[in-house]
Amino acid sequence: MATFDLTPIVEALAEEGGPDPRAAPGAASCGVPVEPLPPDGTPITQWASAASATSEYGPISWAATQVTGPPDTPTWGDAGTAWTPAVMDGGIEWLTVSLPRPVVPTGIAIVENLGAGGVVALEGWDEACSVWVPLWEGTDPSSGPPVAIFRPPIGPAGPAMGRYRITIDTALPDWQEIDAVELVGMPPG
Ligand SMILES: [Ca+2]
Repeated sequence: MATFDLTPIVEALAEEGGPDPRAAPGAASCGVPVEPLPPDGTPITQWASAASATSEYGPISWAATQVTGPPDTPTWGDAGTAWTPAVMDGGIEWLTVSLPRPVVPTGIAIVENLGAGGVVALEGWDEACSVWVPLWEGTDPSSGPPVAIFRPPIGPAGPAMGRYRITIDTALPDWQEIDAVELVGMPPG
């Protein structure tokens, strides 16, 4: 087990309460963002438990699975404990993460440890409709060192979803590496 001091990362994540999960009710619709139903309960926070990507620099170190669990990359810079694409400037890459428990997402924290700023879109998988639902699209302003934690605002995001796809533009300078992904959301029903 690593013995790195991850206190700054953990504290930075704890400060994030996420957007107000309460929102007006709305009708469900396939592939179109909708307002989630008013939550009845407490938001839960989960680290990604599984991950895959369009490419990865290595089969173990730098693989997509390095995104799962809490942050474990102790310092800014290249690290095999983070996902890294196979090619430095390969264009658009997708990183897909799964949660132990589906939620109506209200917040996400993407922990970047090198080449921060490459995230350009976020989608959630609507299992019932078998479509990716757009949750956010824009510019990632995060930068480091010492650590970059990008929290794109998630818009209307019903229903509960257990898979999320992060689109990364690797054309930015340096390698785009992601250490961990945390989801905040309301459990269904
Ligand atoms: Ca990691």
